[in-house]
Formats: sequence, structure tokens, C-alpha cells
Amino acid sequence: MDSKRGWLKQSFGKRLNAIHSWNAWILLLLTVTGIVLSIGAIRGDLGSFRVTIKQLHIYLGVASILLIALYAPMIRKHWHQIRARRNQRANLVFVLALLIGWAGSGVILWQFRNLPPALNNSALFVHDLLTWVGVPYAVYHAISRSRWLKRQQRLDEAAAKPRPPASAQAVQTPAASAIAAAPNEAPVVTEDATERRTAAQAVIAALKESPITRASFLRIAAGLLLVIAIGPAFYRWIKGAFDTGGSTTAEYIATDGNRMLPPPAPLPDSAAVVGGGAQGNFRIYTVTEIPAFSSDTWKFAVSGLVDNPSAWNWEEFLKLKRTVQVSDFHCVTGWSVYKCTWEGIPLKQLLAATGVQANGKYVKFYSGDKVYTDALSLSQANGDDIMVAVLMDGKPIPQKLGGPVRLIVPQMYAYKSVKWLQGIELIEKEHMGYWEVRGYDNDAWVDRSKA
Ligand SMILES: Nc1nc2c(c(=O)[nH]1)N[C@H]1C(S)=C(S)[C@@H](COP(=O)(O)O)O[C@H]1N2
Ligand SMILES: [Mo]
Repeated sequence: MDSKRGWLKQSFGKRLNAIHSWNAWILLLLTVTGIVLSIGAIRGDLGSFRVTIKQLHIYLGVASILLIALYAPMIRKHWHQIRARRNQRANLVFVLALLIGWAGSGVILWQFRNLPPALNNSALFVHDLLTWVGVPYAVYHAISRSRWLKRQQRLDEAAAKPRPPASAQAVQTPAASAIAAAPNEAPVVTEDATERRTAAQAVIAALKESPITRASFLRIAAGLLLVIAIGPAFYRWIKGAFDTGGSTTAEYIATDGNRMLPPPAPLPDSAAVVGGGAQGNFRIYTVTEIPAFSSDTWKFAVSGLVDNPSAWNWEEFLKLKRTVQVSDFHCVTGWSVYKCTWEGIPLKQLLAATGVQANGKYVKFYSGDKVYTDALSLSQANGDDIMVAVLMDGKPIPQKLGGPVRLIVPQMYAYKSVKWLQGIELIEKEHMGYWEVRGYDNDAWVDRSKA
């Protein structure tokens, strides 16, 4: 209670200033941690630190919500105080909307395990969109309120001083005030010819002066620079968010980083894309460089505690019987892709063909990147929808999305869906996968009641 009384003892202005600067610092830290978390390319470098940064981001988010709560009782008085300043009011409304939007979507993402994936997916979109708009705005806000720009503004005002202002009206450019002043001022109606001449010249000189002051020019320049710097990335993001793939198999083969020939021929259901086409976008995640494969050297093996250890080259592998399924794909970071039409070999079928020995209790998956692994218990691995996938939506799986062959575990978070899958090993003891070792839950069921 003491600290609260201390807080309330301070003047209203002091409290507002304190909230403002705390908000600025927390936003800065949220931006940094948030951006770090969202860069797919550095996931591998972050390692277990990723989980810590995410936790930190959540704590900072909670702190930001507490700050809003602290501000809430002051809002009426503050709003009244700035009644004459429309810009400040607009800024306040905008900033509050941003903070509340970030907080709301952030809480959903924080509590993702107790909420449906579709809600997480929308929350992530909102969270990202607000970041794309809010962070550049905050940077602009910081520049346009900076001491440096304030000093430019004072210089502008000093330059405007010698001319008497027309009225007590708001800030006017020197030119505007001279023009506004001209009709009412004595020199224009004076009888003295030289004075009349000077007055007339002053009016013309004022008209020649740019209406844009230094400070406002710098502000516009800063805004433009920000738009130029952020615009293209924002455009790519928004395009990606609504893009639904759509190139042909021939285009894939021509442009893909893998050289897997011949391409797998899709089954009728796959060619017809019975799921209607994947809805949403995969964010390309990898903890290594994206590996490239060629059908000349690529191999796939099932080994360990099995009756018939087997290895296949590409041509042989393509002869294994495949089926088609439509399923959703959920990442633990909030995004989902719905209604993917996968074609591949059901894991269950592959395990039955190789024959699992009595002491084979866990199934371990190896990525061709030589770093990423994961595992399922044998009973989980025998689930009907777990697939060693070769095609998606009737086309070969692109290199970036784990092609030529990736695992699909639709009912678990996608860190179980090992990309560039090349090896399956039956083992006796539980194995902790790449992300599980770094803090992710080994129980990856999206629907928790399945655990
Ligand atoms: N080899 C490998 N497989 C992987 C990963 C990885 O980093 N490397 N990331 C996992 C995670 S966390 C997710 S969400 C999905 C992402 O699949 P995508 O990159 O095709 O969108 O792949 C999973 N499988
Ligand atoms: Mo993920």
C-alpha cells in the first residue's frame, strides 16, 4: 500500500511522464524480443534461448498490460487536459488501440494450449499486423518528439519571430503569418511611398517563402524514409499472408533446390486436390541451412529394432504404396495451415512392412539436415493419419517445406513433423527431439485430452 500512496502522491504530470517512459522502454524490449522470435532463419542459432526469450516477451507483455491498468484511472483527466491538442488526442487513441490489440492477441497466443488453433492463428495475424503498423509509428513518434526535432522547431520559430504574428492563433509558418498580417497592418495604408514599397516587398518575399518549415520538412522526410524502409517487407508479409501457393509441378521442378527425378506421379485424389487446396501459409522453419537433395544420392532407411531393416533409393521409394489424406497443420507458435492434401506412405504401413520387434518401443525420426530429430511412442506412431509425405496439394513437397519427403503428424504440433526425413529408427528408450531438449513439451498433442 505504501508504494501505492507514494505513486499517488506524485503530481498527475509526473505520473503521466513516468507511465509514458515506462511504456516506451517496455515497447522497445517487446519489439526486440518479438522480432527475434519471429525471424525463422535464426531459430537454430537461438537454441534453448528461444524458449527463454518467448517467456521474457510474455512477462514484458504482462508488464505492459499492468501499465495500461495503471493509466486507466487517469485517462479522463488526461483526455480533458489535451482537449485543445487534436494531434495528441489522435495519438492517444491510436496508441491505446495498439496496446489493447497487442495485449488481447498476446494473451491468446500466451494461452494457446487452452484455446482452439483457429483463434491462435487469427491472434497471430492481428499481433503481426499491429507490429507492422505500430512499431514504425512508434519510431516516427519518437523521432518527431525528439529533442533534436524540438530544437529544429525552435529554430523555425526564432526565424519567424521578427515578423509580428497576425493573431494569437496556433502555429503558423512565417509566410502565412506575414500574408495574414498584411491586409490589416498599418504600413500598407501609409502615405509614405518608401514604407509602402517595403511593405509590398515584404508581402511578396513572404509569398516566395516555402510554407514548409524545417521541422515539418524533417518530420515528413523521416516518415517517408520509414515507409521506404519498411514498405517492401510489409508488402511481402501481407502478400504472403493471403497467398495460397499455386505453381505447377513443372514450375516446381524447374525452380526447386532439390533435383529429384523423376517427380512423383500424384494419385487421382491428390491430382484433384480433394482438400480444395491448403488454406494459410507455412512459415519456413529450419534450425540449419536448408539442405538440398538429389535423386542420385538420396536414400531413405528404416532400421533399429525391426525384423527387416530396409533402405530405398528414390526410384525404389516411389514404388511404395501411397495414400491421400486431408489434414490441418499447426505450429506451436500460433500459425496453422488448413486442409492440406497430403500424399504419402502411412507410417503405420511402413512399420508393418519392416516388422517391429518386441523391444522396439519408440520411433525416432532423422532429418537429412543431420541435426533435427524427433520421436513418437510406438502407439502414437501407429496413428492412422501419421504420414511419410511426398506430395502436397498434388505437387512435390518443395525443398523449403521439407521436400522431397517429410513427416506429417497432423494432431500434434508441427515440431514433430520432421522435414527432410530420411531415417526412421526403432528404439527401446524414449528420445527427446531437437525442440524438446530445448524446452518444448514432449507431449505435443494439439488436443490436450489425447495425451
Ligand atoms: N528438419 C527440421 N524439421 C522441422 C523443423 C526444423 O527446424 N527442421 N521445424 C519444425 C517446426 S517447429 C515446424 S512448425 C514445422 C514447420 O514446417 P514448414 O517449415 O514446412 O512450415 O517443421 C518442423 N520440422
Ligand atoms: Mo513449430
